[in-house]
Amino acid sequence: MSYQEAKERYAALGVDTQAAMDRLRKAPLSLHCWQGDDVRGFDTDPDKPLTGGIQTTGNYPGRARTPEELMADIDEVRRLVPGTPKMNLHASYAIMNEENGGWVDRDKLEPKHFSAWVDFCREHRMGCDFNPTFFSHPKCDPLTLASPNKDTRDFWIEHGRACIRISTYLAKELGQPCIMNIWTGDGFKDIPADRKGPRERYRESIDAILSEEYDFTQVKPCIESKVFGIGVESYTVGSSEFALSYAAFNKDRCIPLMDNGHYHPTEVVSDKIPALLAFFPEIALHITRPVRWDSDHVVLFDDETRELCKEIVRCGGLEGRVHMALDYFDASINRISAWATGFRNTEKALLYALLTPNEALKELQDEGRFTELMVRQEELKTEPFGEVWNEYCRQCGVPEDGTWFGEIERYEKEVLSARN
Ligand code: RNT
Ligand code: ZN
Repeated sequence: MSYQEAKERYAALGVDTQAAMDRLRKAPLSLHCWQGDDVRGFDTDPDKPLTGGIQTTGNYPGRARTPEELMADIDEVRRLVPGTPKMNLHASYAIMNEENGGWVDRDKLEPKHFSAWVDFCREHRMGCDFNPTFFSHPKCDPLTLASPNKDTRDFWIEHGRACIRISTYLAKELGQPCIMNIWTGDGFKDIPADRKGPRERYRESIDAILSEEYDFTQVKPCIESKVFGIGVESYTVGSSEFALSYAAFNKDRCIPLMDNGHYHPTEVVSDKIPALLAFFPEIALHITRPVRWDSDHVVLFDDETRELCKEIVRCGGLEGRVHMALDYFDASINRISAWATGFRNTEKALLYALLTPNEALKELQDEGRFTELMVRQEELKTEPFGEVWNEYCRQCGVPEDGTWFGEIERYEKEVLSARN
């Protein structure tokens, strides 16, 4: 079947395929820099362990070791993914060298440490999101913003405030709002004796960070919740109730962020999106794939990713209400392929959602015609979606399915294999 025929089939269902592709092409999707080097960053010893309850597994050769290598790899990913990628950096990816004054600790970071990233984003017409890095650092005691030690908290508050200033700089330089996500792995392995204290301290620390001045239309701090992490199985300070309550009581200065790896296995973020959008004007997402736990596997074109994307589309998420970011890190396979596969699958699921006759289906629901609703929804699954997807890739000037793996192999052979 040709794209033309597919277009006509969708038109018969009341779906305009070109309008769907145009809508998707305008929506930014944040590409996380940390898939390229297994979340190591450049500001501390790259061989230090990853802390904060997150973990990469695998030792596939070719990880990026320098800013130049990471940028080259991101460049390569960009050639393979359709849509509008936006960069997503962690503070630990600061570029510190002799020209800009050498190494500083995280509480002293400045916009200048990200100017090379700004040049990179500008060259590729990308906006940039940002994240303070509250993990993998000697000043985790092991807690950060919720620590009982004032010195520790103050250090991390200063880090958070520095990150707001950097986010303001990124938004200004690149002319796009910067989503700045606050996540800490603060928590306990075993049953705590005080659950309220750390949460009160966390709340006060976030208050202190957000007291730094910023324009909320340009810098959007997020609070990301979590259920548990490796080594912090019994208690997480920034639980779902904590993060949502914080965001709800501070609606004028931050937004909630849901990571779909951060819930119990039968909970689904697809259902939480419309629940939050009934109250919050904007929310943010980390899109990942949890396999039994927050394992951060590469995003697939699977049932829950499709359902998640349907809710984003139906709730006006593409028009600014939902800020979408990828968040996974697989070190067991080719990292460029991991990046590109997850990005392409998220775009694919969004396009699939845009090709769903959502209005007509909603009408069936509202009229109580549930038998027909089921039949129609099932039949949609075998419509010629792949033809439209390939057309979208063509229009975006990137390879269609079935044609890009050779490029992964070439890059691995010519670039990645030289790194070991
Ligand atoms: C960890 C959180 C967090 C991190 C990144 C690196 O469980 O999902 O968002 O993955 O900040
Ligand atoms: Zn996350």
